[in-house]
Amino acid sequence: MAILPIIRLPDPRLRLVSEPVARIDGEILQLLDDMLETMYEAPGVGLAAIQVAVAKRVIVADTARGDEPKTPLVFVNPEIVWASEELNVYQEGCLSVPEYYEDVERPARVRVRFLDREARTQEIEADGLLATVLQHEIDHLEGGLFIDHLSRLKRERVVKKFTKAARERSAAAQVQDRVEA
Ligand code: GNR
Ligand code: NI
Repeated sequence: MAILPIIRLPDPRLRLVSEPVARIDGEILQLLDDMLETMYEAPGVGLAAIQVAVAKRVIVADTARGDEPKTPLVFVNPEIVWASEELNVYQEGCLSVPEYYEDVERPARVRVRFLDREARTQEIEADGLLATVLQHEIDHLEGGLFIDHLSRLKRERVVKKFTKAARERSAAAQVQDRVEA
């Protein structure tokens, strides 16, 4: 098991379209375990592989509350096969856009088809927070981010803020490298 670094906005890898998993082998099982550990440690309620810089169609989720037992869920090659007409608004956040939260409207219920750890095809019908998280994660597999659902003004503002923060971190790292050299 390993905690993997989570990439952040404006890392261009977040915009990649992830590749389907052809075979669930030991490497994929290890990735699923590492992603769960990384999600719990963050902590978050979902994680897509591209957030740990792996462009594969793999997501994990656990929407159990802190006082409830863990319910780790893993989804390989997930697809939304049905979405309700009814919509729901949730305040969303993203581990790749830390400490920024905004309301997003999405279908209230979805049916998702996926492969489990044993490569069996499964379907799950989700509502509430899990429905939102599954849609948020499946967006990541297409290079999407929840900020894409906001107004252009809000999105541009947050991209600018994270671009500036990344620039400042890289400048500080260069100073650090200089004093250590
Ligand atoms: O931890 C997370 N919380 C969250 C809250 C509302 C809607 C979606 C999410 S997913 C997010 C973790 C994450 O970035 N997954 O990609
Ligand atoms: Ni996210």
